[in-house]
Amino acid sequence: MKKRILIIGASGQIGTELTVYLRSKFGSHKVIASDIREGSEEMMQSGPFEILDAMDYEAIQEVVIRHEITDVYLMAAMLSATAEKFPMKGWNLNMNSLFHVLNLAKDKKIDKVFWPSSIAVFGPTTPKTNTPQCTVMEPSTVYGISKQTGERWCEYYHNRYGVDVRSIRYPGLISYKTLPGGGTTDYAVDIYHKALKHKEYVCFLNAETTLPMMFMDDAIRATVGIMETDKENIKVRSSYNLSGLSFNPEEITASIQKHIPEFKISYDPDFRQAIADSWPQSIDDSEARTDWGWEHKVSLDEMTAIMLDNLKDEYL
Ligand code: AKB
Repeated sequence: MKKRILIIGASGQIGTELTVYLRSKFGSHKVIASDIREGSEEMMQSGPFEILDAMDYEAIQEVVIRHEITDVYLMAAMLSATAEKFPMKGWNLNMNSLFHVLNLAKDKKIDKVFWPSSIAVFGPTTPKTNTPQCTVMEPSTVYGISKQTGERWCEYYHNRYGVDVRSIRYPGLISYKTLPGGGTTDYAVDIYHKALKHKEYVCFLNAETTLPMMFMDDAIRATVGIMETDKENIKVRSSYNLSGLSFNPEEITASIQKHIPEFKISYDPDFRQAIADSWPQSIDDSEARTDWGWEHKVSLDEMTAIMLDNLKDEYL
């Protein structure tokens, strides 16, 4: 098989686990991990690694040609909370990196692109529950604006130049292997660490803030699933809605208390509350299910058991 994969942003929350998964699926030497900084020892030793700035077109092109890359997963991005602090930096990183990769595909230097979108494409005027694939989208964050714009460009490059770009709208992602950085949904990872360490957690969102979430294993399966499905199955070339779980801080607390009864949560909402309030509570992902067979597996209680079990040794 000719396939050779480049992951840009391999050291991030999704990139780290995606690298491990793709290397085990396709063989280590076929998956080139890259990031702006050196990766973990495990990542550097388990296969090829390149230092690569997602904003540097020439450097990406050089790596693509040297390694004869066919598929690019562009995972470098600035998330919602950080992008509110550095709007222009967030916009530049999220947009320029996408154009670089789309242009490489347009010029036939690569065959296929994965680009992550997010539930942040939706805004305060979007229907909040069971948010449909096609609906009102008026994002109110820099991150959301960059993702919605990116979706339009993905569809445009597909329609105009035949670029094979595939994308999903990630909900908040939860993993015990890597920490998220700069997102609004990050509390749902931090809460497990604090529950084990301090038996209490001060949450930056209020008790009733229901958001779409997903366990990382499901997200990785979805990511590779959409990339590996036949081209004809992909009917949406902007980005697919993707759903797994929906819960609020009170509900995740109740799930943790089944294992740690003394665990307590208190609330001190900050600027991230307004971001969360602008996003949907649950997502209708029937098009992803119909078109390329997406199915989520992990429930909230299953995720809690896995998270606590895998993190407990860190806090003994
Ligand atoms: C964030 O909170 O910014 C991200 C996202 C929902 O895309 N996790």
